[in-house]
Amino acid sequence: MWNQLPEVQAKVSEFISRHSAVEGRRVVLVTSGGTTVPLEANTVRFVDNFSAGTRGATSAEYFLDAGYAVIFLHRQYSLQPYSRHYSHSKNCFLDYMTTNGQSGEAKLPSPEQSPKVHVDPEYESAMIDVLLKYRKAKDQHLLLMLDYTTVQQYLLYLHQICKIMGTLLGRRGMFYLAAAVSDFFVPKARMVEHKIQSREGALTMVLEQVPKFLKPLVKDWAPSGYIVSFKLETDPALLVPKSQQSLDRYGHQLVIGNLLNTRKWTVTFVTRESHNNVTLTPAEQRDGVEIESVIIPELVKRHADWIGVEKR
Ligand code: 9Z3
Repeated sequence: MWNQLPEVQAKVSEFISRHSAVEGRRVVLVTSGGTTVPLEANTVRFVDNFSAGTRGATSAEYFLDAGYAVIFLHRQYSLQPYSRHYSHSKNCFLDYMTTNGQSGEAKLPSPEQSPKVHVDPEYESAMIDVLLKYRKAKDQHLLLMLDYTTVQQYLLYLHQICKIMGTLLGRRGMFYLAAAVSDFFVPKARMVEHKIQSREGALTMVLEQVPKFLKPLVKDWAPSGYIVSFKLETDPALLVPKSQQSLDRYGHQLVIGNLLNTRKWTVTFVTRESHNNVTLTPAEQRDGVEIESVIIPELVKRHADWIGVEKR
């Protein structure tokens, strides 16, 4: 973890320097996926959570559409922008291909016929859209992907990225913290080195609270950035009060509240002044509209207002 830090710092510095030199270019850090909590130093077992990284990967695409450069800090092997359309779908990626250039394979060619691989025409038009956007992001160096696994690694990288963005970008930087961060962890000093043995029967472990990183992020690491955190709850009654509590405690700009079971079609924007729901209609849900296509344009506007305040 520590030995990868210089490489991460170098990549982030290069990326931010490149984009801060472009007039008007805004940069967003999108965090995504779930952090793990190792129980042993030589880790056999760890505590994990449900997040697949859908929110983060989808949001990153809409930020790129809006002209942002994106640092995508994601859990290793979780969903990624663009490849998400094919990687974790019910289809195997090979189902998108044919050897005869037509949908379905009536007759399989033999290897001696030197068959070629084609995209199945059924999927071609959707795939070309994704491919062109992916190529543009790559060719124009608009997307920097960094991965983490443990909560410790996540916090270490988050700290470094925020400091570099905070120093070089000021108000042009946005922080979109969608990763599902564990509240509890096993500190190194109390972690056993080897695999926990079962011979002692039931296992009792005490997990410590993960340090509250939003406070230093807002106060010290990136004080001029536009900071959006997510609040996940399962009890609807807690969503707005807990989001407001977070704003009161840390003083950042926006909390987006979401409930585990409805997060794909409804979220609540909470500021110190107000809270309002953003909800997809049943027809939009049926048509496969992604709620991030509504969230991101709204944030782009709010970020522009935030930058405008500085100029006035
Ligand atoms: C979220 O609430 C995200 O929207 C989800 C996305 C994890 C629900 P999926 O990956 O799910 O699309 O399946 N993130 C939770 C953010 C969180 O852990 N917040 C912490 C806090 O409020 C740290 S900022 O204390």
